[in-house]
Amino acid sequence: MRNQLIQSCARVAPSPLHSTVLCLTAAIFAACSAGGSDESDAFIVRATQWAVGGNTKVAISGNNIAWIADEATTGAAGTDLNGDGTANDGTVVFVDAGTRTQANVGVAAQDLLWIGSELYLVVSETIDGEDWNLDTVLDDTVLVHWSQAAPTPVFVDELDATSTKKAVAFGSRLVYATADAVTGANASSLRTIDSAAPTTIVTVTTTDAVGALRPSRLERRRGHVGQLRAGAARPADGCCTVAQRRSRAAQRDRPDPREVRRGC
Ligand SMILES: [Ca+2]
Ligand SMILES: [Ca+2]
Ligand SMILES: [Ca+2]
Repeated sequence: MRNQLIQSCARVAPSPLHSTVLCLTAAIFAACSAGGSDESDAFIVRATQWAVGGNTKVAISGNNIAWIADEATTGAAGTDLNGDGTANDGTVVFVDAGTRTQANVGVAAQDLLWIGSELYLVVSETIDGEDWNLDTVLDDTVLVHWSQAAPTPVFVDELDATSTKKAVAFGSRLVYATADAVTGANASSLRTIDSAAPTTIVTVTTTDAVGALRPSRLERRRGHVGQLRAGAARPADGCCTVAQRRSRAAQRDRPDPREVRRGC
């Protein structure tokens, strides 16, 4: 199902798509209503020029709204928004709900995250058709920065393609795992960027005196953003240490208590 963004403010039964539409409508109204009261139940509906898919990701930070527009259903015959010659991408676009400014960021992305007013995109070079890290091949997954104040998208870093979650927002920081090789004591592949310096990469160090660590899982949960494990190839059972592997092996060797009760 394809819809123009902010199609209607009619009261509807909750669904992922409708929740998104209502959220955006309310956000825009809060900034655009002439009377300036956020307590009114009236809505001002404003459409954008880009179509979206029913499951598109929308990222909101204050008045900043960014989402992945659908090229194929934007315009009568589709619209190539990222300039790669094809009109079949999901390309990032932007609206400032305060000024009603609309902008085509012009980069096809798989994910997008706001850190304050700084927008970060997870980009597949293959899909976007751009060699962002200038290694002459279009096979990398990269982090790209954009903001309304600095509207030319810029390459930040190459992302760890093996990580299911490529980046997470954590307070004023973006956290991600770099694809760069990491070695040595206290090293890790974890990187952070603070919104105060939106393209400055900060390396996360560890207390591990043996070897470099990299995240086995990158997510925001209960005040933590990742679990680090040794940089060597992960064993098939997912353990990190010899002691953990022995513990899991012992657990596997124990008889199933349900089977014991049944006398098997
Ligand atoms: Ca395109
Ligand atoms: Ca493409
Ligand atoms: Ca490349």
